[in-house]
This record gives sequence, C-alpha cells and structure tokens, in this order.
Amino acid sequence: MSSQPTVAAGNGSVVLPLPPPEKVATSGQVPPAQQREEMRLLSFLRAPAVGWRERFDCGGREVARWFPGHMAKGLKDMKKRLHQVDCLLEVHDARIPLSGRNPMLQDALGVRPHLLVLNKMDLADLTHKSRILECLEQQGVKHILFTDCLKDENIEKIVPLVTELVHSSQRYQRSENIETSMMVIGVPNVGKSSVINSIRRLHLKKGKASSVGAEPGITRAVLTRIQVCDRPLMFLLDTPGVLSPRIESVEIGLKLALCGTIRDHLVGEDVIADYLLYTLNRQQQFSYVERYKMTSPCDDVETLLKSIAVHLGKTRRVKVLTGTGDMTVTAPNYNAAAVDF
Ligand SMILES: Nc1nc2c(ncn2[C@@H]2O[C@H](COP(=O)(O)OP(=O)(O)OP(=O)(O)O)[C@@H](O)[C@H]2O)c(=O)[nH]1
Ligand SMILES: [Mg+2]
Repeated sequence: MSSQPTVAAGNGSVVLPLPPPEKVATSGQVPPAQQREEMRLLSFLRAPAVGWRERFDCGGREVARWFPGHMAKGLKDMKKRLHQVDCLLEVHDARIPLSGRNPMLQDALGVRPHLLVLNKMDLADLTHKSRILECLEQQGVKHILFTDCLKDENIEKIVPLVTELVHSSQRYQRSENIETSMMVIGVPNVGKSSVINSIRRLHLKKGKASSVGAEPGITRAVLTRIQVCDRPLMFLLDTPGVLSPRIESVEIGLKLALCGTIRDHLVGEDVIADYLLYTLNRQQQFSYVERYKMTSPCDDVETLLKSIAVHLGKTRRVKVLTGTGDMTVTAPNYNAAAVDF
C-alpha cells in the first residue's frame, strides 16, 4: 500500500493522492507563489475533518484592565496644543482598518480637517480595499490614504493632500500664518512617529526626528513641532498613542493586541497566540504548519505551543513537588513559543 497521504471523497472513493510534503517544499521547478499555494492546499487537506472554532471564547476577560490610565493625560495635552494645529493626521493600522480607532480623539480634536492614514499596508491584505474605503466613508471618513513607511509608498501624497485640505477649510485664528501645522494622532504603535520621519526624510532629506520602536508607548509626551517640509512650510506635532477606554469588545481588544497596540503581557502572550491561531484557521491560512514543521494544522493552542517550543528547542526548568521532595524537570517554554508565533 502506498504511504502517500490521500483525501477521501464523501462517497468513500479516493480522489486526490497527495505528494509527500518535502516534495512540494523543495521542488525547484515550481514558482514560489505556486509552491505556497500548494502548501496551503496540502495543509488544508490534512486539516481535521471537524470544523474550526466558530467563536473565540474570551473567557470573561475584561478589556478595561488592558488600558493604562496615563493615556488620559496625553489626550488632555493634545487638546491644549490644538490651537497651533491646522489639520489632524490620524494614523491607524491597515490590518484592522475598521476596528480599534479611538473615537475620543475625533470627538475631542475633530474641529480640524482630518486625513486618515492606514499605515503598514505592506502587512495588510488589501484584496477588499474598495469595500474598506466604502465602509469608512459610510462612517464619515472622507480622506483616506494607505501607506507603508518601510518603502515610503504613498508617503509623498500626504503633504499635497494636507495642503489642499487646509486651503479649502476654515483656519480660525491661524489664517495669517504661512506655515501649515499638523497633529499626528492615533492608537499606540501604528507608526505615527515613523510616518513623521518618512515625510521629513522625503521632503527635507533629514534623519529621524522622533523615536520609533516595536513596543507601544515609545512616544511618551506631545512633542515640540518638527519641520517636515520647506515648500510648503509644514510642521508636525507627534503625540503619544491613545487607546479608547471604551473599547467595544474583548475581540476588538485582541485585534489591537495582535497588531502590537497593547503590551503583550497585559493581555497574555498565550491568549494573543490563541486568537491568532483561531483567526488563521478560520481564514484557512496554514503556513504555520510548514513553518514549525508540524504534521497538520490544529485548533488547540496548547498543542500548537508545545510543537513550537519543541521545534525551536525552547525549554525551561521548572520545580515540581514530589512525595520525596522537590525535583527540577525540563518543560516546554510556552511563553517563548507564544512570542515566536
Ligand atoms: N511593516 C511596517 N512596520 C512599520 C511601518 N511603520 C512603522 N512600522 C514599525 O512599527 C513600529 C512602531 O512604529 P512607531 O513609529 O514607533 O509607532 P508609534 O505609533 O509612533 O508608536 P507609539 O509612539 O508607541 O504610540 C516600529 O517597529 C516601526 O518600525 C510600516 O509601514 N510597515
Ligand atoms: Mg511614536
């Protein structure tokens, strides 16, 4: 009997012999995109017959615990500086374009023209871009731009768009000013400081003016004005990320956590990993099977983390109590596995 895996049709007949995984992964003739599609198909076909979880069990978690109180101060400081500002540049993560924006920012500061920049487009699936734009327009967002700070894609569109917005709006007591001032707002870690640095690099050929980091909470206070362009003369005010204290649901909180907007330890690395696993499975994205050399996809986070820990060789020493005293044993390091996932 052949040892090749097969998939049985509903009527019991065998319909599709599957090549062994290594054959697919190493075949030199197959283009990488096709190889990836084959791997996806292969993982899908090896998936358990039972369906994936229909719902994510949030286990009675409370969103309120995830939001640090100091953010209220940030918002207060922003309001104080609003009189120096002609336009709001709201940066958000393009991977979650319809969730997790902070409505308080708009409520408190929204008297100015507003441009929504959906950054990190390099990490987002933009297949349904026109649908996203439609939904946002229905929510009243009129000016939207997708950007990627790593390649400066679309960054050059920001200055002309802001100039046009400011010229076609009421400038209040700032009408005598020749320069334009923008305030960059948004939830933490979406790339606000990176957008500022990219605009500045593009127009002034100057280096970083605002600190950037992979953790949320890098920008701590409303900063002094940073010049980003000469012609037209334009300044930007960087601000700390501010989350909404009234986040709509735990699931939206988990999406924000997955995008690095909330510090991992506040939510729990294993919970974030479990939500990612749930999302990937529902979208039939099984590349993790190949990445961690697993035999098939799974829907149980403990099984997943154990496989990852074993694959990465991530273990930790733990003390266990036995009848004859303490014993130190080596166990999989679930936390390290969750961080890698
Ligand atoms: N892939 C990708 N990463 C980005 C992009 N823009 C920023 N980043 C990364 O995202 C992380 C956060 O960037 P920051 O510019 O510090 O974000 P921020 O919104 O200012 O963060 P806080 O000041 O903490 O609120 C950094 O690791 C950046 O390198 C992008 O367009 N694509
Ligand atoms: Mg910042």
